[in-house]
Amino acid sequence: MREKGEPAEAVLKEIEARLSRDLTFNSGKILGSMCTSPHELARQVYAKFLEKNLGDPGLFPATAQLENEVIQMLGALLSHPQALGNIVTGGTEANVLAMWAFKNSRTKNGGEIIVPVSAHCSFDKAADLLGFKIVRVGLNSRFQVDVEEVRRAVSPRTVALVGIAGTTGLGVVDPIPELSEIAQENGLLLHVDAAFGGFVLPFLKELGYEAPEFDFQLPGVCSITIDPHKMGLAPIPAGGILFRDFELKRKVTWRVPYLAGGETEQSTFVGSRSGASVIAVWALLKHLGREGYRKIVERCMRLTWKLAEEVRQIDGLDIMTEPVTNVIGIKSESANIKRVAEALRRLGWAVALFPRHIRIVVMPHIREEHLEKFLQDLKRVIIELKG
Ligand code: 0PR
Repeated sequence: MREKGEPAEAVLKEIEARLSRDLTFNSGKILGSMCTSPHELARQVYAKFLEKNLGDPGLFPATAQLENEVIQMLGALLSHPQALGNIVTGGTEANVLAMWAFKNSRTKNGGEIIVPVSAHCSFDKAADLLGFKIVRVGLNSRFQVDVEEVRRAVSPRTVALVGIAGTTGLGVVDPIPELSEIAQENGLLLHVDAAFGGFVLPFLKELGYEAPEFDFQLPGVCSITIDPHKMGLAPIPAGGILFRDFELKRKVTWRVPYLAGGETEQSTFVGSRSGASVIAVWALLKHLGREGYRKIVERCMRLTWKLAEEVRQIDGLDIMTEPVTNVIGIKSESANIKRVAEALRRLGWAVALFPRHIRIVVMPHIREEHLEKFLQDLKRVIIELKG
């Protein structure tokens, strides 16, 4: 920092110039992200309420009330309007909070959690923080967790199971009904990570797609992660953690007596936290309604299937598995997939690279013409890499 400041206008100009190197969602070039360009209403609302701090809810009781309503609306979306929880910084914090509540409710010295190999790295962070040992379980031919392997992995040290509804790599859904049964039979806790799928799966049935069960309707499900800043179109940071009942949430609740707004409780990892995020999510749920989100999911799913069919036609390429949500994994017999991703990046496309595939997430910012251009480039890249 210099001694003398610069005029705001000069600073803004420098920022514009410096940040022009960043990719933008509107360009249609970001194909591998699970985030998107925030909805216009959410942008307005977010910018307007930047001073709201839900770490001190006594100062902002009306904002805190909106958070309760958001949790109730998300609970209803997940078949349990009485669910309790918070809007948090993202799926990572949500998953850590679930594991933290599980730890405090069952054990003081760790134990084991059974986690699919397809799980997001936030479970590794949680296990490291909380002293859990992760027991990793493999996948079946549809890249869902292998239920028989889960059964065999259960031991007297097991505390909890994790299932994923919309996996990071391929967007598929683990057999949550079976996991729910295993959890109940063995007295285990079950967390469902629907960070991505939470805003997609509830609409699939009405749209005529296969719609796997994953939510609180299944009696073994104790907690669910659902992120507004992914398919909910909300600005970052906005993740969601929902607990089935008060007993679990209580395990991650701390009294904070000395705040300006008066004594309160905090049930999040962070203290000071964005009220603007919460108000933006509230605005979107009110404005879009189920119908609005269903239309968004409809478009994303239609483009997903179209892309999947087109990729299958390309010589040397195939999809990893049929899409369940708006995620496609592309693999190649003829070309090294890392080289494919690098060549695409040189042409401006940002896809996500996994060990055996590239991931395309057909988010709301992606339009048909973007995918047409992408397919042209993809075909070119495959031919070049073959030759
Ligand atoms: N659970 C699942 C199933 C996820 O896929 C992710 C992140 C998380 C939890 C953690 O969410 P937060 O990142 O909100 O803490 N999935 C994305 C991924 O790894 C995150 C992401 C988003 C990555 C945008 C890149 C990107 O551009 O792909």
